[in-house]
Amino acid sequence: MTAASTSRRLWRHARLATFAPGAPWGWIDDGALLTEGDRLAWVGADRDLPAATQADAETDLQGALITPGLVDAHTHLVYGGDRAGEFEQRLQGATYEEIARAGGGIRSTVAATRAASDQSLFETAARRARILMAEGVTTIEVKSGYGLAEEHEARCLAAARRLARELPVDVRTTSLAAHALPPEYAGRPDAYIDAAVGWLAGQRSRGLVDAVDAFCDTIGFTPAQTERLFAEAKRLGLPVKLHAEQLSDQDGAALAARHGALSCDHLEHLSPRGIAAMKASGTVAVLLPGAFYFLRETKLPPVAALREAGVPMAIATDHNPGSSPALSLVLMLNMACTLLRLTPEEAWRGVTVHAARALGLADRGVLQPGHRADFAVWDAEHPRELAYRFGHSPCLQRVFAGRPDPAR
Ligand code: DI6
Ligand code: FE
Repeated sequence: MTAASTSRRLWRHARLATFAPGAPWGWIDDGALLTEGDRLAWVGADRDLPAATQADAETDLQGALITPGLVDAHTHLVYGGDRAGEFEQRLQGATYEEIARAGGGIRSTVAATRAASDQSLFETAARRARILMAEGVTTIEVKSGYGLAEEHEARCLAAARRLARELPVDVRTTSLAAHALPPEYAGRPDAYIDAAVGWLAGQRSRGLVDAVDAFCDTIGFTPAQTERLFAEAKRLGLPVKLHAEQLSDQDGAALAARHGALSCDHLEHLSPRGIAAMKASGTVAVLLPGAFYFLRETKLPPVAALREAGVPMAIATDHNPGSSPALSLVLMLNMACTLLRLTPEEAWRGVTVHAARALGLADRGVLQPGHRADFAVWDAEHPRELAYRFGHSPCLQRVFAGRPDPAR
């Protein structure tokens, strides 16, 4: 073990939102936190810190706020190009169909992704990841889904893996070959799904994939096609998640729940049946206020019913060039409250403990001994301030695996 991995750092006199069970927010007024290597060794009230505590470094935070490192549980961070021109065209009156016929929309992103070099896919994704990280994000889920061919899907997943090797952030990768139908399979969605099913084993054996996702909707893939992909995921021991009930109710959430899905995401059109199925399987509802906002949706996900059923809710950016070019998970806290009517504490649990659960990760999202030492220090007195304000995210310091980022 290297010296760095066993170094002990003590952080004192912080306001702590631990999200541990018990008090609301897991709140500790004058708290302390000891890291040992990449883990939390001690978390509690400053006055309870054992007198014999030794550390290699000690910081007095003078009342600054500490929260767990944020987890962005749903992004499409790897792609070529952008769609700002399309955004402008639409505001000048062009319809989505006209843009699509002219080669725009998701197909333009697929073309730009295929044309991009490995290095440029990595660099553009790294730039986006750093923006998320500057606001306290320490774990990012990254989906493929703009390659839509075996080689290009693999290149996108490999770029996501490289992020975790080269940046101080943890990355979970998700194979989303069933995102859209690529042009070479026009009119042959079943043949495309057969192909995508065939790519999974190779992605798995190359260590490129942690989970499998699909877009189950009228403009995506059918429940039967989704089911075939999930059967292969199960055979390979990969957990599944689903873009479900975003634009219509396909009963996708219940399908995913039958497969023990980690999460169902979007969920604007989720039915009571879907909620019951998710509750029974312990599936997390990942709500995506950025896409809701940018697509100017009017149908809200059934937040009150999810709350009543006790289905855990997570919040993510859904960063992608088409429906959510958002790069601020802190802004999503505000949107989750103003647009979706979550409470500030629900929104915060949605980017910490419940987001970790949506990725099947039990070692983060709560500040408690034994968990990863991933946390963020904020210039705020209480996390509710960060859900309240928008356009300003006062992250003073990010600590990843026990190591503080260099001062900015
Ligand atoms: N749902 C979405 O909102 C995005 N993908 C998905 O499954 C849209 C992706 C794009 O337009 O590029
Ligand atoms: Fe998405």
